[in-house]
Amino acid sequence: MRLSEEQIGALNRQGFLVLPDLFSGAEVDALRSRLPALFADGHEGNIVERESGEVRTSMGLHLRDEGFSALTRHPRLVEPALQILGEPAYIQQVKVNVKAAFSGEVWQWHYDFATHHEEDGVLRPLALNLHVFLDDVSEFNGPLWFIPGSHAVGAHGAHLDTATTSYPLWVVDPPTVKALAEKNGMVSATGARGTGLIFFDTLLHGSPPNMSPWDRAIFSLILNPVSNAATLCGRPDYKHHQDFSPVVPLDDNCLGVM
Ligand SMILES: O=C(O)CCC(=O)C(=O)O
Repeated sequence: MRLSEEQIGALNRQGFLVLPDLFSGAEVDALRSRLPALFADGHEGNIVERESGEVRTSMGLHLRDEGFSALTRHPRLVEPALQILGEPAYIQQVKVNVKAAFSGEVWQWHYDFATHHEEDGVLRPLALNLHVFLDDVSEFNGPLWFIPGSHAVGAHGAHLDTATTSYPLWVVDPPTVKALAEKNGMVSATGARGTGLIFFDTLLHGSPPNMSPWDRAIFSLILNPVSNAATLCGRPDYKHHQDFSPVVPLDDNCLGVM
């Protein structure tokens, strides 16, 4: 699958691109049905919310489950990523961010490169974050919020927040967010299950808590050029995989459902 010139232009302008109907309802159902067993398997890559103890994020999924292994190499994700990057890329991180009904907690304002650089020694902000919505994502159940065009600023100042949630994150301070949001506005990334999303490593984003009665699970795959691989290995493998071999896309029917 290839992106059009128009889609590439929008991605470059906004820092993100929404791809409605990227996966079918049947494909999403098949993937989603795998989650309860994964969340209950006691793997250290399951990180729970501070307050409720519900799974917040479940990591390293391509090494734990054959359905998510196939999704991680799916041509509808990998081919556009390789088109954008123009060079071979490795699987840096694979997870489902859960944000359970009533209890899913905030993701603070941040951009991914701050963590990739500070924790993993990644030198350039080239990694792409590729999402697939495993639930309908609405204004109510904790969608991602983006500041369009904020990727163009490059690296913002960031500091490590280990207090706000159970997941340590390099976050951006409120004055920086305010200045950028006043200039560029804000967008929430909503869509039906099966929607895809691509965004850049320096795009400022976060997401509010989920007070709604609806779960909001989103699959996230981060691909990083092999030429830009991590130079540090202080974090567990499920947070930044150390296998830097190039990802090869599978067939379009690799999930085994249409
Ligand atoms: O899932 C979310 O709401 C946000 C997750 C996020 O920002 C991230 O994984 O970097």
